[in-house]
Amino acid sequence: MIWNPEYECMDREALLALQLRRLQTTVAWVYERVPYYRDRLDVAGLRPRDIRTLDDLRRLPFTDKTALRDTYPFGMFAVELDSVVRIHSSSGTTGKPIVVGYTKGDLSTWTECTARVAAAAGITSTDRVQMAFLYGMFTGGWGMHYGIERIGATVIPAGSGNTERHLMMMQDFGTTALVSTPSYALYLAEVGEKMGVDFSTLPLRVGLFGGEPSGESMRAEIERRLGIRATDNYGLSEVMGPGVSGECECQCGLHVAEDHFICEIVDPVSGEVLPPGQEGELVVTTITKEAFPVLRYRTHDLTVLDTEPCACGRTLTRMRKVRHRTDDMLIIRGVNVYPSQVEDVLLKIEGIEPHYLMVVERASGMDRLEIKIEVAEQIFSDIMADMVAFTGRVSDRLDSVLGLSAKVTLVEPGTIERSVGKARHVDDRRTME
Ligand code: DLL
Repeated sequence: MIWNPEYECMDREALLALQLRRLQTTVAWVYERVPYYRDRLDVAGLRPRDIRTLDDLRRLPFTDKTALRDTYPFGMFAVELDSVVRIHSSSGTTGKPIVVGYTKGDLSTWTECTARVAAAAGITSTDRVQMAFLYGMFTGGWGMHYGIERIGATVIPAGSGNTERHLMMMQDFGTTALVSTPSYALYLAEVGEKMGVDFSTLPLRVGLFGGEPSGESMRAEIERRLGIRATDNYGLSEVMGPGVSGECECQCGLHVAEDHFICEIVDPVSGEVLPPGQEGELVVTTITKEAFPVLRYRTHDLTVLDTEPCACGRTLTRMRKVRHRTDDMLIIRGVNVYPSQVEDVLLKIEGIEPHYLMVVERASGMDRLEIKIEVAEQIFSDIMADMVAFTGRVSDRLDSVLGLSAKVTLVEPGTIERSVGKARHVDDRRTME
């Protein structure tokens, strides 16, 4: 179902005109209200009135995470705190998080955007949707919750963790849809299988997955094990949270809510804007946000934009599934390696569970990569000679895809830490020299 055809199927020219008007308003809004943006525009010799066409967007300076951190907690807010009705923060690993705020109007826009994502994934008012995202400072839980509720579906706000309880509710409540990270969906399948849950007999039919990268093999694995259609949706706290883009039933790219966000693809090194069809870093400008607008935010996520019409009827640009970030690239002995490459290889090998950990160490100035991989019970208990042959085969495949040799260690099922949120695949123990 198309939630808001007026905007989602808008004539491209009208959409671009709308984007320009909204961009002009946003630039004037932040210039007036956020000292950081005013200073940056002044340095660039720009005034809001200089934004006359959409191409003028390129004249604006980029905004990066550092600016958002340095102004902690409320320095980037464009409204008084009195008008802020909700605060969230980014899932930063160390130090202070990035704090973002929403006015009543922002919450309404956010709900609209996540309702679109849910409707595009196939959610209707008759669905029972089980939420396995964290409800807290993370934007995933609350963001998706309100959008799904707006559609009129029944929300089951189970939250993250307690997998057995999730499975119980799923069976007892007749859950038809699951909202989680893709890695948690697999974990749920794993625990359910151990408990003897037969997913094929449950009414569960669709999954809305996001918050972390996942490839097509991972999608196929989730679809097979849970017996559902798995859709991907994308967003980030700095820009809003979930709701920035989501897949429709065609599963061929994530439609961007372009009436609220302008997306550009830039070369991650030079910052030069790249044409549609080329892979690069996604840069997002919000054009309707009141409390926390961002101009040209560097997401570090790598993707490609596709402006070709989609079979679903939406005219909104699609972004390809995000597989990796510029900052999760590991450089090991000079070779660039992404965790997603390892995931793709492993998921194609029979008997391997899609749980792995890449451990990088440096000894005597040499980088060493060890990949710990879980294998299915029957392989693990097989005789030693088979294990050695199996490890050799896995290692050969990884070597040829990664372009470097890695030590492969098979570990018992269930030994790699499971996450109830975003999965962690890398343990980089190298100290800076
Ligand atoms: O993860 C927002 C979100 C929640 C989106 C739930 C979708 C569903 P942050 O915690 O700020 O916000 O993390 C944002 O997560 O820059 C990407 O690197 C990654 N990410 C989010 N969704 C996807 C996705 C939320 N569908 C960061 N595919 C982003 C790949 C994703 N990466």
